[in-house]
Amino acid sequence: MPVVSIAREGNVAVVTIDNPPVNALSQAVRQGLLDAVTALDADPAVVAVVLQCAGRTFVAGADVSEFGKPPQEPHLPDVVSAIENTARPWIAAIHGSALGGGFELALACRFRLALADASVGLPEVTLGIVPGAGGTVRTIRLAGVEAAVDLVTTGKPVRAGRALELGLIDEVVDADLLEAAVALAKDLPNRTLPEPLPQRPAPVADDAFWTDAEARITKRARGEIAPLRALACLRRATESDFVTAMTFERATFLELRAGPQASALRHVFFAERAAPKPAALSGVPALPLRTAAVIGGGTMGAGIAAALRDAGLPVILIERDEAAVARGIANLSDIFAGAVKRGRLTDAAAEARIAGVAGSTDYAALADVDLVIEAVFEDLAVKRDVFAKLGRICRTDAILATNTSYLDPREIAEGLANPARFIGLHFFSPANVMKLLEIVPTPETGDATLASAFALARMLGKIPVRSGICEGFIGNRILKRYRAEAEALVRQGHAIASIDAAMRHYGFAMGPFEAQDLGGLDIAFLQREGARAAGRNVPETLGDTLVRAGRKGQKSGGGWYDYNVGDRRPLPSDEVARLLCLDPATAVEADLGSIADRLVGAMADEGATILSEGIAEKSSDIDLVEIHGYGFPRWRGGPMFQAASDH
Ligand code: 3H9
Repeated sequence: MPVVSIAREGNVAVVTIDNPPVNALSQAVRQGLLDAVTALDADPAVVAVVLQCAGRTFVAGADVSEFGKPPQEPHLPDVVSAIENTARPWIAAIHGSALGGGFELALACRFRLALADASVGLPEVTLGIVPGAGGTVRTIRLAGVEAAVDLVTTGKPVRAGRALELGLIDEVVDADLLEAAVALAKDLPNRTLPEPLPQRPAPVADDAFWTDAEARITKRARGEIAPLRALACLRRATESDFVTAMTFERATFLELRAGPQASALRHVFFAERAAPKPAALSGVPALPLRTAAVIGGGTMGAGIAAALRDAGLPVILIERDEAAVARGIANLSDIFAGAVKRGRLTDAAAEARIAGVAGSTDYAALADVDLVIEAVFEDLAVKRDVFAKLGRICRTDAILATNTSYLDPREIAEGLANPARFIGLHFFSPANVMKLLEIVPTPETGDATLASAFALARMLGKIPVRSGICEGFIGNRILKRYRAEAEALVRQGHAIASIDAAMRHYGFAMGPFEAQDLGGLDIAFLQREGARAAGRNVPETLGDTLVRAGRKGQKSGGGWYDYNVGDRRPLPSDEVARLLCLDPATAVEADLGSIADRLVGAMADEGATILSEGIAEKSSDIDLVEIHGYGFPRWRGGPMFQAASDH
């Protein structure tokens, strides 16, 4: 079966792209489209052409797997231009997503029809590139400057309804898409054809608009270059003629495509798609997950419950007494109220989310749930007690999960009847927002349980990473090493503020010390103290010294830094210098890049050990943990990717 085929509906030709899974524009598809243009232009019986796709979506874009290789002819801009200049008008019939090169293809058509649940967009910046086949130059002519800047520099797709409002498509179709497109094609002789986009004038914007947009995007991008380069393409589209703007866009695309940020972002793109499919699980069916329960309504428990509700699962929230149940429900209400405030949920949707939560103090309510996630205090005896109750009450096929971040899941599961259904599900706070889910099976966890954990991640829109059992699993183990290395730098005379600045400059939102001040130094301190009390040899950290002096972070008025009341800006602290015997006057001079390299190198080194121990299955999983759980800049690809690129 050819990837591009032509059929007839009377005097209308229907061109179908069939290149599973997402109709990406491989060389064969580009050639097939060009051949179709030539063949149909030569056929006097054809009055118009409908372009549609087989399978689950319209064209999802250029074939990302071709990006690492030399470009092969025909190039997409030539295909797009051939369709735009054809003797017959083409109509795009969009279902699923028309993204990147797929949307550029649709922009070459005279009309664009889309199903109501379809979306269109230019996500190129998320791959470290800009549109390379006229996306910026044509979109700005249809949607205007502001909307085009928003679409192209964020890369976020829009639904058909919004696309219609923006002028990106011509019609939203509720009925049969192909039928509607063919009907429009047949009706074309009665309509005035819209002018092809190259002949339309580009809108303009003043200098102030561009300066303001540049400032906004620079702040948001934190070192990522593609959004700014996309902005430059859009500006050029308003200031030059069509052909000059196209040449500028193409040159930018080719330059970025060959660069390190695009390479890193492609690595992440494929890593994210590989993570949910561990080889060992292929073919193992997941158990149905229709109802869930969360034990513990604190910050973590409420966040997990919110994530489950967002995925549409009814949730039972168990707490030890009525007051705690009420606090748990209040925590959940706060989460949904926050989503309403940020415009992510309507009032009605937030109410429905809460209505689907049943608070209870009685474990008997869990007799028929499919999944229970425990998120109580990090104490082995408390957790074991919870699972003993769950083991007695829940169905034998219910999945029982612990959200522990530091305890050994094998010890938590000890004594549980049918341990095959037990698993660790390590969420990151806030659990309804953070994308990472570490999935931690014990040696006794059954394949069906593991497969269900991956299925749950998909339902919740999380990035699942399987982790073996060790202290801190993958993420917190690397975090510990990262913090230790940052402390080593302080001991060697580097200024605390320089280390934080280096990591911000690298692309993190915060440096290691600012992050500890925000989250609180006491949690890790208590954990170390617990280990010391259990007789383990845990060396005293600088953070311990600060906590012992009452400096627990922002919540106690200061940690690694001082803070003025009501102000989160970190101020260098004389008290910290005194407590840690630091002399700011003799601080080591080092460039920010070498500080960051050393800290990222330590993360990669720990990652390599984790990999060699079999705790992580693949190096790209470690990168995903850092990106989705710890704020590692996505456009740097993760510590393992960085280490591999350095050699
Ligand atoms: C571009 O277009 C540049 C142009 O401007 C310029 C050109 C000159 N290529 O995500 P899923 C694979 S840049 C190759 O799980 P979903 C994916 O790896 C491109 N492969 O599906 C996976 O393979 P496997 C701009 C691709 O239903 C399978 O398809 N476009 C591509 O959850 C299923 O993927 C984008 O950035 C691709 N472009 O979501 C769109 N896309 O099964 C990227 C997917 O072997 N794609 N694959 O693991 C998406 O956003 C989603 O795939 C989509 C479907 C929403 C379409």
